[in-house]
Amino acid sequence: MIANRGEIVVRVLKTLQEMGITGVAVYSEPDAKAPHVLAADEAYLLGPAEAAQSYLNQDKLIEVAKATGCDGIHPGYGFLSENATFARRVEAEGLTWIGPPPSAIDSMGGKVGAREIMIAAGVPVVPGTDGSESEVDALEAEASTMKYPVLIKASAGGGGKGMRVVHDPADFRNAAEAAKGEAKKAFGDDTVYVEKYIERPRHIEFQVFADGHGNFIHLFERECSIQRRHQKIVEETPSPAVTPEIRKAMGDAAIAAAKAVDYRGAGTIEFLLDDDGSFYFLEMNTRLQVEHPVTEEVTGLDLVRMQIEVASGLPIAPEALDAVQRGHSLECRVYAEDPAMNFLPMSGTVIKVVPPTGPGVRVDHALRDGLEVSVHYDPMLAKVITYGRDRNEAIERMRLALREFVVLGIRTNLGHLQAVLDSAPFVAGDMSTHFLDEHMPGWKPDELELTEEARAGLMLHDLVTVGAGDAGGPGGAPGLGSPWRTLSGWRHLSWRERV
Ligand code: MV4
Repeated sequence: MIANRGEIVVRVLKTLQEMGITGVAVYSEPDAKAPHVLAADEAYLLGPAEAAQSYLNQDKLIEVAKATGCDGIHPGYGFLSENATFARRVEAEGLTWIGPPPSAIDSMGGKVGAREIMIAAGVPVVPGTDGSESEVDALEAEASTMKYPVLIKASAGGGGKGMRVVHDPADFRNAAEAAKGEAKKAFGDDTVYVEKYIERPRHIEFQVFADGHGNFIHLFERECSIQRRHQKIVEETPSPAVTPEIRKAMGDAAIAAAKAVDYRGAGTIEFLLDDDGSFYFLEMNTRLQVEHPVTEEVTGLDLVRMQIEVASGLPIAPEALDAVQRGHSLECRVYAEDPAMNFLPMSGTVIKVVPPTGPGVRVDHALRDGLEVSVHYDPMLAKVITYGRDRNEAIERMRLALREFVVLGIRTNLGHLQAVLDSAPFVAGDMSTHFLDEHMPGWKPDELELTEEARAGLMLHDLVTVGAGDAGGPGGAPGLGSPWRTLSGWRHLSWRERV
């Protein structure tokens, strides 16, 4: 059973079906006709749309898994994938948890605890406080011994929540109070700690794998520096900045990190890479990541198959123990967001979807014509992955794939992704976590100048295809607020008519 929804379920089902293992999907009411349900051998209703009553409903998930005689549960990513309590319940019920030991989830869940473990394991961490003190006065005293700027971070945090950069010691107290308040509100835990702020890092993560037979390996790095509000949008492997020497050192550190928590299964060690080649442990993700396909493309491995084999007690396969990097792979995440409206999450009907195809093009998605996209769940619609002999070929294939990707009826960030792929700093491989702020601040899609004929054609199309009532605009007037994607000049544009 895959305790998740969307593209990752479709992805896991593919491998299960290849392995001759029956795949059980679960769904919430609005997902009753979703592709991940239609793709499964069996599918069971969990409950209403709200995640707490469906994809996070541990009792219901366990009940379905047992009632259907499942051998194990794959959590995907997000939802309960890093919930040690759920992992323990799965194992207590005699089911196989296709993920890391619950103890590893626990020890990597708190950033302060994770830092301590890494320091003990000799893994480089960012210079900072040891987390024993979390009161503002004590923290301020510790920070006064550090070189500013410093970064205040929430121990229970992740993904950038509860972080405050402090450039001037005079601002430390207010920033610490604010970070503690935000952490308390977001995580119910106001523990914060202080690190030296790395000003222009790259986000480099290493895929690690461990089995119960003493094998601890890494499957190389992924560069994930291009993020928008801590949401990754473009990932790639290999990283243009990782030299063989850096790869060796970071790979060794990643394996040491996995050994330090006696890891099992697939995991990711996140690092910050500074421009002088020094690197620092950031956090460990105890799940299979969204961006795992780029690693699959350059190693030729199936990471989901490896997860299932290791969870079944098998050793990591020889071809994985001897994996080598070959070629280059990029991933672009397609989101139901409107870049013209500051990436506002979109809901609506996917009128028509035509994923790109071609040599070196892979699209992981759970889309179909007529699919209702709701704001209940994560807005990621698809991942476009390309493979090339080298970075340029992977980029060329991605540019073509993004041009060809047709998603009608709901606005997406495809135009934004095209702009990233066309930008000189990206092509030069010159990335840091500030990429979008530095190179594309306030980017908006080109608005299409509509001729009268084009406008008439579009409205006619809206009327015919979407129907006056469903145009998505207030009152249903055709064209009012109805998103229309035009491939004029092969660029994804936005068209909006305010009558
Ligand atoms: C940092 C940092 C600079 N210096 N820590 C962002 C969320 C969490 N993963 C940790 N993050 C950062 N920690 C120090 N000492 C910069 C970031 C950061 C970041 C890291 C990776 C990818 C994107 C990022 C975007 C903003 C900040």
